[in-house]
Amino acid sequence: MKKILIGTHNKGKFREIAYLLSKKYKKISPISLKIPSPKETSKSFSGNSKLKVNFFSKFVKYPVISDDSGLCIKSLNNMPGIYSSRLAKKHGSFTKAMIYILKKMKIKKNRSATFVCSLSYKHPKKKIVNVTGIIKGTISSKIIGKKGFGYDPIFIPRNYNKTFGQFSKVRKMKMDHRFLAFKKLKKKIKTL
Ligand code: ITT
Repeated sequence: MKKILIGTHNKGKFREIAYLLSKKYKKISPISLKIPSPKETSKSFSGNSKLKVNFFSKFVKYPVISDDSGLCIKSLNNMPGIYSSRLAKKHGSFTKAMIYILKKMKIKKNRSATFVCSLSYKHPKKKIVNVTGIIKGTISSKIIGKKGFGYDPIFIPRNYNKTFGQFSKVRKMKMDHRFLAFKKLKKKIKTL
């Protein structure tokens, strides 16, 4: 069976990318191979996404797919953005980071936000293929929903009246920023 390394230590992301990939692949996690995470030194999603796929490719001889993603809130100058994961670490949990965000949003009129996913694929000895998926929405007034992961309970996708935390896992995986990025990637790499 063909192997692919899903280069992420985030279990929520791993589940979503594994779901999107063809059944033909045996999906390998860097956790099972005891591969650490690289330092995210870039100032952009695409920079960090490429940096991750390059890093993980050094450990295996088969294709690697990596994602750098995050929540960008318009009235907070697109924060936490590339610092989405680091904000949760700084506050001790996603719940605490979401409480912090909701507090900051109390005085804001504009609640527009986007979830961004920069997805990179690397086949050994070939160049990186990088694409971006974006889903628009708004920030809810409360933390609602127990499904999904990360910031899902405060993001309401456009044209819906519930948060990603209230969507079934499968429904969310078929519409989110990662899905939209994957759709673009699949057009370029048909075997995925
Ligand atoms: P890896 O670098 O190992 O992939 P990470 O969690 O550090 O794991 P990022 O640096 O890309 O990943 O950080 C993205 C953050 O944004 C992360 O904390 C996620 O929980 C959050 N995030 C990304 N996509 C999300 C989604 O679909 N739903 C909820 N939160 C999401």
